[in-house]
Amino acid sequence: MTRASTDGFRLWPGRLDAAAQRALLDEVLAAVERAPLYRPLTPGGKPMSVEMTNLGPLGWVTDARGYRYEPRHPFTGEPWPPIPTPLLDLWAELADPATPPDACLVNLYRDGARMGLHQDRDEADFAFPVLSVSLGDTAVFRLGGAKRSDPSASFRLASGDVCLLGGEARLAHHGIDRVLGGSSRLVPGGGRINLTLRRAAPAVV
Ligand code: MD3
Ligand code: FE
Repeated sequence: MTRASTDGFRLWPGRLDAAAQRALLDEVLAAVERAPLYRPLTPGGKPMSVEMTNLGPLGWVTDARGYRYEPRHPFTGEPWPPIPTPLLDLWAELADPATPPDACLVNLYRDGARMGLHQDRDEADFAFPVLSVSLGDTAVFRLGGAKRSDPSASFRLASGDVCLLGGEARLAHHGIDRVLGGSSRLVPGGGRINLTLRRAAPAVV
């Protein structure tokens, strides 16, 4: 039976308390001063509504040359800043104690930003899960199945929520339908920041 791929989807509501959210946001905002947020272009040349940057050895980028991971910021030419320790610890605890993440995509949703239904397929090994941390305004998250036409389910992701996408859910279609503006006061200027931790390169054997 085809359905929304909720099998490998785990959600920890409020996994980070208010103090942990604030401390993590401060570390991310400090890193973002060195690796500025920007609005990426899709391979078709349209600006995304979400602003992005990355932390870690590799960062996900998109432009006219397509989707890929790169070791440097496309505009500054500098290496991405390191992944904050609390995020590495969270990955080791919830995702994989043996292989650390090598990429952390930072997505900023300001007024009206959304993310259409897509799959994450630019990583070398889909056996590694993706770990997501939400900060700021609550998002309406949609999780479908392996096929775009599979049924989907919708969940709210609030500040401090952590979710893991592994197993069958790893290749599920998903997106952010909308963000509930003003639902949190955490992010200066308003909005939502999502951090996704991934293993983009193959594990070293
Ligand atoms: C389901 N980010 O960066 S996080 C993305 O909230 C992305 O910014 C959304 O989709 C955001 O690619 C959703 C939850 C999430 C992350 C990765 C997934 C769900 C996923 C990978 C596979 C399936
Ligand atoms: Fe995604």
